[in-house]
Amino acid sequence: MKKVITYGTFDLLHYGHILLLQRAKEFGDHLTVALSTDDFNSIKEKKAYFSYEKRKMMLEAIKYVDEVIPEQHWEQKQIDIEQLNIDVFVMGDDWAGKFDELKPFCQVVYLERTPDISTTSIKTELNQK
Ligand code: C2G
Repeated sequence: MKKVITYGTFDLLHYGHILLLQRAKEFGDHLTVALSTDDFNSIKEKKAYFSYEKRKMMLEAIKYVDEVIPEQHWEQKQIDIEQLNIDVFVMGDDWAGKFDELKPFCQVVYLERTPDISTTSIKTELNQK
């Protein structure tokens, strides 16, 4: 079984997230999402609208997602990759190059971000209505 992993907050789930998950899954047979906890979001200086539990439930409802685990700190990726026997690490290309230190442990793939959609833009546009 070829295992893929990706990391993120996935707040206000939108089609950019779904397209990332769909493409990530194409690299293997099993996709794990390491979902940023509310505490880790604070470290990332992000405030999610939905709690970890609600974001986790929504991700688990997506057919491309096989498993959701907590992302609690920046340094857990190598441990996750080794402990979960991950073959492919996938992120959107806003992170291009940022996780190349993982290359000795697995394939590292940066996928093009879906243009013109972001959680921030959704919040901004809703505030203007
Ligand atoms: N994404 C995308 N297209 C968009 C928006 C997001 O492809 N229009 C991708 C991002 O590149 C990322 C994933 O969807 O790979 C999740 O996005 P975020 O929740 O914003 O993730 P982020 O806060 O960048 O967390 O340790 C890594 C961090 O946890 C990444």
